[in-house]
Amino acid sequence: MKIFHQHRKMICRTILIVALLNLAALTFLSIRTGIVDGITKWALLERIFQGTRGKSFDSQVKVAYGHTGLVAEAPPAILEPQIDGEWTPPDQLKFTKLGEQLEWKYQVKDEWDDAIRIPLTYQKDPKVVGGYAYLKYDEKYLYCMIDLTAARDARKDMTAAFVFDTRHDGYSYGTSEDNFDIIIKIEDNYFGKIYSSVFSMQNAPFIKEVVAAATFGKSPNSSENHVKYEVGIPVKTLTKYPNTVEPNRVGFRVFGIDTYANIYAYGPVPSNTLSDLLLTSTPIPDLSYKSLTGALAIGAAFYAFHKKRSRRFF
Ligand SMILES: [Ca+2]
Ligand SMILES: [Ca+2]
Repeated sequence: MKIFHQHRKMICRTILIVALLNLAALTFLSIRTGIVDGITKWALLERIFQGTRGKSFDSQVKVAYGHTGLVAEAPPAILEPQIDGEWTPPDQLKFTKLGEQLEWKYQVKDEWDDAIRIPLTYQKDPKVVGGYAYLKYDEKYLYCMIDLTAARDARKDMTAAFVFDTRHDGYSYGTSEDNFDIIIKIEDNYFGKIYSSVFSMQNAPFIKEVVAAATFGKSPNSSENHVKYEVGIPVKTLTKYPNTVEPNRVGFRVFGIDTYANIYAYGPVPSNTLSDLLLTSTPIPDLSYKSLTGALAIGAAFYAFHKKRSRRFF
């Protein structure tokens, strides 16, 4: 007890600080958790600390033959993109059903701000990044922007492509109906307007309902003109032959081809192995803005409170 009395001031102060920090953390999280049903605090906490935005990462998942365990997490969309091959101005876009429910929806200021961004690396030298793929989804489509910064001109036969193993039970070309590709090919570049076609070499389900557009120009990733593709793949294409163990996880690869010597891909080498695509339930908030103002507000409140209390009790 003597020790307690000697250090009472310090102990009380420590308890107060810990309590306040907890309160601040909970308030901070509840701002986020209050917004969407089904999002656990833990999931948000994980996302905040992993900083998955713009990143892909190695995950300890049990992988099927032909898979690597490399995982790209696609979040649910807040803004519904317009498949026109461009970064469409946000005032021309509408919110998805989920987006409408979110208090912080107006902080998503860019068509692909709410998507995961994964680097497309040069297959002969993985240190070279030739562009980025952005991924997000809603109840209708898996959306993708392939910003191929390395492709500095737009020529016939340039392609962007996806490979899927939707059952996630192993991939080998042409061996099973759940193993398929979706290819977007540039057919013509006529006075700056790019005409493209969509097809599959392996009978992708609902291939006729895949929407795609390509353009040539600048983007947030490069001020040099380059090729961009925007694609909407129907969700039912990915769920016709589903992964029964984990329906939101499929085998996946995305790539853009500049020339056939220059392939930029997300996914392992050799190309008959696939990474994973995981459709997550957590939207990506604009952390850069939220976390800064949140931290400042919490810091200011803590300082004011502590100063006031310290005069009275300590
Ligand atoms: Ca667009
Ligand atoms: Ca398969």
